[in-house]
Amino acid sequence: MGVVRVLHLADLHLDSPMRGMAAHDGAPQTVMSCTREAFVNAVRFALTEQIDMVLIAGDVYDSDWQDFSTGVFFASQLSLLREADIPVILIRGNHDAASVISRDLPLPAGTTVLSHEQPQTVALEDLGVAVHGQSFASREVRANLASAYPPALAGLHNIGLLHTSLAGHPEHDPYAPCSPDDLERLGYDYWALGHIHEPSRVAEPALAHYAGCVQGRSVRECGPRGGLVVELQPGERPEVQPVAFDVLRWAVADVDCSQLKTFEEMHAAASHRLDEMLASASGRPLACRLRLVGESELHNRLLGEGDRVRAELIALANDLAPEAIWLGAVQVNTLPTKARERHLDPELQSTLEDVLGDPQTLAELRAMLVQIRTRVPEALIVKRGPLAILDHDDAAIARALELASARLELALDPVTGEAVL
Ligand SMILES: [Mn+2]
Repeated sequence: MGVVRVLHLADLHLDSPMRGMAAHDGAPQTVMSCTREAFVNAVRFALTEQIDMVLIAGDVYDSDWQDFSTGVFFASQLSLLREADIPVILIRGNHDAASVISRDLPLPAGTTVLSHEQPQTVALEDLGVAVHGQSFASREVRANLASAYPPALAGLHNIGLLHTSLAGHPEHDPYAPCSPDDLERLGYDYWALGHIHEPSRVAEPALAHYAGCVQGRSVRECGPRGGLVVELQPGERPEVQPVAFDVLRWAVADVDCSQLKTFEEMHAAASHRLDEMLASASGRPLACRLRLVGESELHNRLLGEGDRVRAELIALANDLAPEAIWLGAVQVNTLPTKARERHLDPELQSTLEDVLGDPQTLAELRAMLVQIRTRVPEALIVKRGPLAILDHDDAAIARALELASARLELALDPVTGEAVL
């Protein structure tokens, strides 16, 4: 049993529709094909680095195929690995569970899709590796799959392949739940996990990693994405190294406006942040979002002239790196400075201050709005509409009120209290 190098991938989400991107003019060309291109990078890496085995921990596909081209693409990449005698073992996750994918294509020899009916073990004697895993039969697997996995086989490197949320994750559905102890108990050398798209090390004392998605697909999936090279050595803990395969990098950056006095200064600060993000993307096209933050003298102007601010920053980004940067959104999240003079009607002002200064009043306001929402017919509630604020915490509601008061100030004449717009 010598040294074995495994490429651990997960969550390819091939041909994911990248919702919301296609609607934007100027979105990078590579957006629609980036999940495929990232997987091509992973396969090319396995070939040039002479990786011994490739594991994929679920969600190869984003959903049922639109047509057969998704399957043909995936199979053709696996054929390159087959030609180089690199075995591939994969499981299905919630997005490509057996019951979700209705179309089918035979995969090349050398690729094994583990059973969705019970845990399956593939022992590759020549490599000295045993891989244990089970595919998702349906989208919602609530059972603890790991609890039925077999114990480690003696004399081999043992790897567990599992699509799981472990004990739970705020942004992911609770599928195939299990505890770090469940993993540790089986005595495997490494757990190759999928489902959580953020690459991360988990589950001490067992050695378990999420590879993360191979390509970020939205501003919620920022930073480098790719896979993990796991080096197994007899009698030692495996070494795990991340490798980036993404072809488009997502990023969000805050621009602190608290010390800024003019729009020119704000442009310079934004330009500096964009430069930093470009540098961190190592030559890849960048899809990004800027958030203007801080207590700022510019606050009212930034809010009042939001459309112009956005357009100027998009033009600035385009000029900074033509074709290489896509500024998808600019959020004005600044706050008014505390010291400034207020121009609101005193009664309205004191009502707002009452609510903002007293958690009890804020909680009562929330309760009242929740009451109102229960009386609105379901069909009239707009997803992400104004009432969606109720799903957030009190701090978010307080912030929304701050913003509302700033907008009121812009919209009302300070002397007469009449609308000026
Ligand atoms: Mn996934």
